[in-house]
Amino acid sequence: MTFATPTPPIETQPIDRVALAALTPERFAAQYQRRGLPVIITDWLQPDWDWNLDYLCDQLGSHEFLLRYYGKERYQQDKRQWTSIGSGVKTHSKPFSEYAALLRSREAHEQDIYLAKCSIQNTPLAKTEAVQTICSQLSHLGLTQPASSLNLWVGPAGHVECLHYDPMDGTLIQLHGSKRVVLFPPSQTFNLYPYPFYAHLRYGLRLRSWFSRVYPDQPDFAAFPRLRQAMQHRYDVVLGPGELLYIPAGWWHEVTALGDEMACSLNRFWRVYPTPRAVFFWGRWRAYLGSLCAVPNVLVQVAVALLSSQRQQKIKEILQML
Ligand SMILES: O=C(O)CCC(=O)C(=O)O
Repeated sequence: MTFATPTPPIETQPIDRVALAALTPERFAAQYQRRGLPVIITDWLQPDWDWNLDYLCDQLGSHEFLLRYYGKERYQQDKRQWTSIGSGVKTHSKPFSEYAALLRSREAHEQDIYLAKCSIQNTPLAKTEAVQTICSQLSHLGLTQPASSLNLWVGPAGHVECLHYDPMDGTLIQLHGSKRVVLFPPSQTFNLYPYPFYAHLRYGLRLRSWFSRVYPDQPDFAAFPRLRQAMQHRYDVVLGPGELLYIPAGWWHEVTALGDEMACSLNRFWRVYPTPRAVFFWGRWRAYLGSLCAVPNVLVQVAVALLSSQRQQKIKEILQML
């Protein structure tokens, strides 16, 4: 694919970076949560913790996870040609130790294989002191109404989780390696060319209307002229080990694992507070409308899975996609 216009100078604006100890639930709510503003909060890791591959293998070795096989060609393609995205891409279930071997041999880097958004709820990791501490630190911040369990993200350096927003508030905690996050506020949704919500009628939940069709690092202004406006509102941050990024509902984010090795993070989604921020956020209703359009397609997939000889595996894949 060729891009018509070279990358313009990007106006980056700062996002607050605050130590966890400097925040109270009241201060977090008043300065960031109520206003729906992102913030980086530091000091989440104890000095002797390292969430490297050896540690993860000790905790998760034989536990099975669904891996996303993105494939190395994906980001060379025009996103308008994509027929799957995020958890809608091809998946395979493997024990963590086998995935670790793919990371060590760099096959995961070459084929862009990602362990994305996998719940740790029923794994030994959930019971560790490290995770218990993280959970109590989150509640000290006033985050007490989770909308998901804690999810693990482990992937090769260089992997890009492409530009999308979530209909809930999110907290992304970096545990090993670093990630660059490009952010745009919800006001830029129209200028970021999301897939239309009715695309779900054809693609079910394989494609998602809360993903963007643009590449923020290779902007094609001829095809997406309004992207020029969005670029004026772009924020770039680097999240290092022990840092948490609070991503309020509707904030667009593209996440790239930096370095040469692998990156590991935990995230959790939260009910949007205060409620009017959720009710008056059009992107949330747009996402629900998209999901509603996906229902007939998902029902057909379930029927096909039930008739298949690999019924259990296929149903697991559909549940993971949901
Ligand atoms: O870490 C990643 O690759 C993506 C994380 C993400 O999209 C999120 O926390 O909402």
